[in-house]
Amino acid sequence: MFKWFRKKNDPELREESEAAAKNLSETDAQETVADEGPAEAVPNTVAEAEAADVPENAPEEAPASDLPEATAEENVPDDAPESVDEEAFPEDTPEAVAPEAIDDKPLPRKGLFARFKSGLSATREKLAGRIENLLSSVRSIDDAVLDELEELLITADLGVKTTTELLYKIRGQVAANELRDPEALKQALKKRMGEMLALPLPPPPKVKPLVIMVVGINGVGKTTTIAKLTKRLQCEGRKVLLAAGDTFRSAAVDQLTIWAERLGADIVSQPTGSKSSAVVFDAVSAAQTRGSDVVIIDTAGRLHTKINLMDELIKIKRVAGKALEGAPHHTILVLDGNTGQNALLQAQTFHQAVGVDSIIMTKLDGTGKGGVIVAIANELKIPITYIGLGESFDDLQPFDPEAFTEAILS
Ligand SMILES: Nc1nc2c(ncn2[C@@H]2O[C@H](COP(=O)(O)OP(=O)(O)OP(=O)(O)O)[C@@H](O)[C@H]2O)c(=O)[nH]1
Ligand SMILES: [Mg+2]
Repeated sequence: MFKWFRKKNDPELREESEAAAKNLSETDAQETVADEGPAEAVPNTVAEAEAADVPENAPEEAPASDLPEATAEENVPDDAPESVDEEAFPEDTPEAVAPEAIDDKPLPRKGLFARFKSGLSATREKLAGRIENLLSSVRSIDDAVLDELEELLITADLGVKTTTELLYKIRGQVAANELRDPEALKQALKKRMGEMLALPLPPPPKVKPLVIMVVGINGVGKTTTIAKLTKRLQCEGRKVLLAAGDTFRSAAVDQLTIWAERLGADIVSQPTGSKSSAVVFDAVSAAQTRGSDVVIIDTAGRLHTKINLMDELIKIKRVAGKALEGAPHHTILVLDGNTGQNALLQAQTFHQAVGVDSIIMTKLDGTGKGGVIVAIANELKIPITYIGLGESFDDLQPFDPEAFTEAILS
């Protein structure tokens, strides 16, 4: 899983990705449970915290100025937003399914490029297919062709800003007579897009336990992505503890508990309706006593209002930092690939509230809207570390800018 922390374009990276995919292919969740035994019992600290209702140094009562200096709050760029763009937070996202419904049988093994190509076929159709149609009828590139290309890219979810920036240099090259034929234009587009996507990756984590918080609106795939990441981490020999921080949606705790049992991972939870910050405090504390390598915090995707949701996430961050200085060390935003340009608005809102370190974009297998990844990378400069290309464990693939560009433009 920590491949994203490696320097980009590392030749070993692709080989490791293949090896990890093989590992995932060769074991399924049930086998892991059998091999590793049942999850450990929930620690006493949960009961203690329940009795106390909130942890000692209850964050609600502590003024911000009393917080330890190195709490994760330092990473929060701004206060919670006072208003949230409702458009970016559709209500009709799909209901979560029971873990049993997930098909964890792997796809046949293919190379990384082939895997990206098959998973991103709908986006390729929308981009490469339409670009091909446009360019097949022209012999040389002029302003009219570039204008049509611009419109095409904007409507393929790259948006106005990114499309304008993407074509800026290319327009100059055309004006200087450096780009004359359609093939040269396609190559220049690929190169420019690749440059936009190749963002520096977060530095390697050197803490134990590494605390990762996973955020995103309801139904985007947070919990199933957490299960997939857990599986990856376990394949790398890491001990994972899951924190059931979504205490709002009924069945959310059960969903994560079933995953934990199937994966043989530890879990700390409290009943629906409990304080999620108390769960997170207990989980981070328990991980330290149990020697866990990684804590992954699942969070709610919906509360009474969007403002409440952001406030809750800020509180969870603060409490995690009280349980372990500097935690959470990494915040992952999960976005649904079907959302198109709204994903950009969601990312801005979450980033403003809690600070997002990396993005995982799910469900790209069923949508032609994958072009939004380019807009997110270009406009927010937040790296995309994984993409979801299906519901199997090994369909969560480390993001590779080159394979992505090839897949959607060739
Ligand atoms: N096709 C496809 N489906 C996915 C992918 N990732 C997640 N899903 C599905 O998306 C649905 C919602 O997933 P959840 O993990 O429950 O979403 P969530 O964000 O935790 O939802 P809430 O807990 O309600 O906030 C499930 O049916 C998943 O199987 C993906 O990459 N491709
Ligand atoms: Mg969930």
